[in-house]
Amino acid sequence: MGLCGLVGGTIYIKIIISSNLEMNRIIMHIDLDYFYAQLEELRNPQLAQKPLVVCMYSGRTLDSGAVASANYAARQLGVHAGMPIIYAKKKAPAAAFLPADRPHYEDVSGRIMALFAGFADRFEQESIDEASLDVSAKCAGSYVEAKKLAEKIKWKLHEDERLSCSVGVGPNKLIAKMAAGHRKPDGLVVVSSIEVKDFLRSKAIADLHGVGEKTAGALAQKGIKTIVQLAAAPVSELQESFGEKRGLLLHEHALGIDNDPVEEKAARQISRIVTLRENSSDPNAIAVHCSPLAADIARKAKDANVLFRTITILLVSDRIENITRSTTLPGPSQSEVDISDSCRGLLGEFFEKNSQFVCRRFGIRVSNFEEPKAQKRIFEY
Ligand code: DGT
Ligand code: CA
Ligand code: CA
Repeated sequence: MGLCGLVGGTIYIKIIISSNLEMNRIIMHIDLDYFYAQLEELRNPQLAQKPLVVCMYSGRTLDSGAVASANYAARQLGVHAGMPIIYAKKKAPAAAFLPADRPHYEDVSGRIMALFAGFADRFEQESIDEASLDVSAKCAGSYVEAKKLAEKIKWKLHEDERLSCSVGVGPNKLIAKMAAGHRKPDGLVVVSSIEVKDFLRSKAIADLHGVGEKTAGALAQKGIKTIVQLAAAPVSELQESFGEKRGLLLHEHALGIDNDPVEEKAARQISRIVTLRENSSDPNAIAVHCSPLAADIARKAKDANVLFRTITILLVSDRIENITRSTTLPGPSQSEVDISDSCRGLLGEFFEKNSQFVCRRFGIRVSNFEEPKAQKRIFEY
C-alpha cells in the first residue's frame, strides 16, 4: 500500500509493507480432558471404565460439597462439575466418589505446563489444566504446520503422561479457546482466519467467551439470540447496556476479533525432583538430597526475584504413588537453609507415620510466592 503526502511543498511517497506480508498470528489453546478425573483414572486404572466423580468435600456433613470433575461415564448419567455431591450420588449411585487431591493435580499440571511451554514462542498458563501458546513463528504462520504441531503435542502428552487433551488452533486466543471446546474429549479443531466467520455462525451465543447465563439472558431480552445477531448489533447499544469496555468486547468477540496477547506470566512454583539411586524407606538416606536440591531451588528463586512461603516435599513410591507434604514458613524467604531444614522435618514426620513407604523419587517444591517482581519464566523439573 502506498501513502502519498505533501509536506513543506515536497511530495514524498512512503511505502508501507502490505499487511498480508506479515505473518499470520497463530494461537493454540490446550485444555486437558476431565482433568482431575482423568488423573484419578491413571492412579486407579480399574476405575477407568466406570463412572468416577472427583469431589471437593466441604467437611460440614459427610456428603456436603460439590463435584469438581467427572469422567465421561459419570457425565452420561448427568453428573457435572459444580453439582452438589448429594445430587451426583442420586444420579450415579454406583460411581466411585473420590476426594480431590489438589497437590497431586498441581504436580502433574506443573510438568505438563513445562512440556507445553517448550513447544511455544510464547506461553501462558490459563488455569490448572489450560494454556495458550503463541506458535506464530514456530509454525511460520502456517495452519498446516500448526495442526502438525498440535498432533505432536497431543502425542507427546500421551507418551509422557498417558493423558489426553483437546486442542484448538485459531488466529487469536478467543477462537483457539472456542475451537478447543468444540470437540471434546481428545479433540483437535483448527479454525483458520478465513474460517472464523463460519465457525462463529455454528456456535451458540453462550459459547462466546464473556457471555455467561446472565449476559445471554440480557441479550435475549433485546432480541439478540445468535452470535450473528450480536455482531450486527450497534456497538453503542451494547455499550449502553454493558458498559463501554464490555460492550465493545462483546461486539469484537462476536466478530471473532481478539487482540489479547499470549503473555508470559511469572512462575508460580519452582521445583526439582531426583530419582534415588536405590529405592529407600530411610528418611536420612533420602535427606542427603535436601541440600543440593534446596541450593538449586534457592538459586532459581533468586534469579527469578521471588520469595516463597510454602515448601513441599514430593515423594514418588515404587508403585508410582505420589505423596506431597507441605509446610508454610512464618514469613517470605529465599533461603536455602529454610528449604533444606523444612524438608528434613517433613521427611522425618512422614516416615514416622509411613515407615513402609518405599520411595523411588524425591523432590522439593517452593510456592506461594510473594509479589513476584520479575517476569522471568521458570518451569519446574
Ligand atoms: P473437560 O475440560 O470438560 O474435559 O473437564 P474438566 O474436568 O477438565 O473441567 P475444566 O476444564 O472445566 O476444569 C479443570 C479442572 O478444574 C477440573 O478437572 C476440576 C477443576 N474444576 C472445574 N470446575 C470446578 C468446580 O466447579 N469446582 C471445583 N472445585 N473444581 C472445579
Ligand atoms: Ca479441562
Ligand atoms: Ca479447563
